[in-house]
Amino acid sequence: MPDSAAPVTWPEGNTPLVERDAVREFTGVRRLSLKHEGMNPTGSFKDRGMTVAVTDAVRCGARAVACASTGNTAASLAAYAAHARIPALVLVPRGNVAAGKLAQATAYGARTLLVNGDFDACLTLARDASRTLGVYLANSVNPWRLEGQKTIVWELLEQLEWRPPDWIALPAGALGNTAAFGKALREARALGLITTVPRILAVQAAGAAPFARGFAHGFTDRVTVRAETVATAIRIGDPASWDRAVRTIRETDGIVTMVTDSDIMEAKAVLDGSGVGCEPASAASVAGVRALAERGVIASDAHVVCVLTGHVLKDPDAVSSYHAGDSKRANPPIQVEPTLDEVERVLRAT
Ligand code: AN7
Repeated sequence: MPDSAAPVTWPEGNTPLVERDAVREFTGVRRLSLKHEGMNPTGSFKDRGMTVAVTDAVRCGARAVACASTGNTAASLAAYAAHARIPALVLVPRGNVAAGKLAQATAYGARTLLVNGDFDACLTLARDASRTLGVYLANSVNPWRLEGQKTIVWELLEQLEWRPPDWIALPAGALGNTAAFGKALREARALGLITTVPRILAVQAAGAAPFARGFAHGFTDRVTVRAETVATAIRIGDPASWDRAVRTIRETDGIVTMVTDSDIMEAKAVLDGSGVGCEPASAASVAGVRALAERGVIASDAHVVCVLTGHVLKDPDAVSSYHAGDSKRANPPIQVEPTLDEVERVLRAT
């Protein structure tokens, strides 16, 4: 057994903050930076919370850990549970998990349940199982997860030498990160690390936008929808961290917006084509910034940090179908005979 006082760490974090002219030109925002959380050990920001949650599970003497997931939480939990040598059970919506994430969960040794239902059904089931069967629940309703995810904000502020940007944009699904970002900013201000607070821009996919709909009505009601989007990571209709995320938006004078799947895939093509790369959900942050810059809500000289939540290799099928079709920025692979003529023909057409 691992020493119960020792953190279960990969380690994670210390992700780069990068700038790319192609992305700045695409959004029309001249001072845009990308915080690439896909550079974490399992390829998403989930590792930052999972180190804390699995450390707590070990401390509690949990016999097993479980989660519902659209994929990344499952991949992360599987890796950290393997490290801690405790069994993991992951519940994912059958047919709606990106190939890379499913591969990771099974490769790292989690018992992977393909549930005939959506993410919201998986979460209900995972909560029931945790209550009844006594397994440790590692979803972001677990407060330790959000404690870990606060480090995304602290780390990017540190990278900017504690000069906060005007905006931090992120994709929003279950709203754990939106909640964590608000708490991180609240605490950073209370500690005197910053004196101004960036505005949070939470971006949802139009087919999975309960929080954006709630925002449009001043959050008078809690909204749920039946979710559908190409960005399977954020295909969530009943976000668990609603109340805490509302607090974030209110405290930061934030905005919640939605973008279409085709906006998401175009932003992704630009990010991918800049050499940075990310999974579809992550590109929603950049698509959202572009839309608000077009409307004049985000100034062209504003300093904006977009959080890229997951790695390009998470969802190879999204890449192939975009580039196989007649998409605006399609770059389909070309089949050739093994002759120099054919190579030359391709080079001339480039
Ligand atoms: C790449 O893995 O919900 O709003 O079960 O994987 O904090 O939920 C993933 C969410 C954004 C949304 N980007 O964050 C899961 C899961 C990526 C994600 C989100 C997720 P939250």
